[in-house]
Amino acid sequence: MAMRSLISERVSCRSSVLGARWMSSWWRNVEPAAKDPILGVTEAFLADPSPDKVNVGVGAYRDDNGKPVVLECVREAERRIAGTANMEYLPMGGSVKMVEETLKLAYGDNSEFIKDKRIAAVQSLSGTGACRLFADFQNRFHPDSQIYIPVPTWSNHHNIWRDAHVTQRTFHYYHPGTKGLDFAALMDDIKNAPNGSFFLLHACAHNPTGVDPSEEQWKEISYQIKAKGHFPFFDMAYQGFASGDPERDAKAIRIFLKDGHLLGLAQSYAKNMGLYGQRVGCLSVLCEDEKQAVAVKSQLQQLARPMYSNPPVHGALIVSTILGDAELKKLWLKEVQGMADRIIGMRTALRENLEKLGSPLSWKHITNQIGMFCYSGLTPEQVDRLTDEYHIYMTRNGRISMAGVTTGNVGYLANAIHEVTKSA
Ligand code: KET
Repeated sequence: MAMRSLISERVSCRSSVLGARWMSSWWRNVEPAAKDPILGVTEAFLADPSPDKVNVGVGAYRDDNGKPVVLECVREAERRIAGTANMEYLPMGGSVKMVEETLKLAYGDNSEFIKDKRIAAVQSLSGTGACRLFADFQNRFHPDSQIYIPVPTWSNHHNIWRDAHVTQRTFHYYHPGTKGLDFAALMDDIKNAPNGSFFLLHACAHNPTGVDPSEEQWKEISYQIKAKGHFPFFDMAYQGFASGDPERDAKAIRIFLKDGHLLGLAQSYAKNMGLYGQRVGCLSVLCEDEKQAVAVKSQLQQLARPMYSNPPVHGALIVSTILGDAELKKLWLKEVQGMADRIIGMRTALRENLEKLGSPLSWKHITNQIGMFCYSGLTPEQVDRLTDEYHIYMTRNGRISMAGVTTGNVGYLANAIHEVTKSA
């Protein structure tokens, strides 16, 4: 008996030494992850003690004093919600009311697709969550499919479809020479992709280039995508930021709907309602009929359940309170226009400042491009100099978030850009 317990003690002692060794090596092969090209810029900005520092990195709207903005319509909605709404779980698909209002913004108030219940839609964790949910859905039901992504694109698109295990291909979009759309190459890529491919399109205010197809070009893109039997997936993170009017910014979607596409769509309230941290958005998939939409929605919910169970309630309440009230919606539309106008004003100011400094380069593209960003053409080395010598923070692809430019910093920014580019 005693002998046996001695042996078992020794064995357990040996196994615990082995166990300890195992445990200490569990994370030994974990290397630090690469910094995120966008959110890493914010981290670096926050760590810089310089009083002159300027953050034109992340796409987040600031007022003319460089301060984050909470819209008046949001403040009012919060007042109305306070003390009245409960904090129960939402259904897996999120707030039905919020989703309904969100679909109207994209598909139109009187959309036949909404009436016919052909849209499978769920509340998502903002635009990122909508893209990711779709990518997972694509992988689950078309595991051998690929996604065609524009060059360039929002850097996180690549991470999203990579982590969803979907093979990525690219298509031409931006022409560095003209600083505009490379339309001919784009159309060729659509034609040359295998029939029935997935295409990721920015619905408006393309990030990072600020270059959108014209209405005529959208029609041709839609025609060709249909002819090839491709599936268009729209990421619409900036509805309202291109023209100042969310209805006008839905133009591309409406063209595709008119042409009879089935499509996928990611919507976000981060930018156009300033609800960045609330993480409220919507993923929708237009289906052939109601039965299919019910099935697709149930599968989207089943993807959500083991990931985050159900989406957060507060942001959804804010959105449904605003969009469900005619007066608050009107105020929202006015405030969206106001944000877009301030950005447009800053484009003019930045260009004028550079021209006044006698810059030998053309800066026309600053005012030609639309939305939140200016794809400046600055090289990674020039961006590094802006950061090192002037404490100006932006992504290394030369993207300037115009939403971070103010009357107070535009002169400083222009001067620094001039200094690093004048001998180029
Ligand atoms: N799509 C695009 C094209 C996009 O630019 C962003 C955010 C998102 C989706 C996601 O936004 P969300 O907050 O998940 O609704 N872009 C800015 C912030 C970021 O990188 O997360 C940016 O480009 O700075």
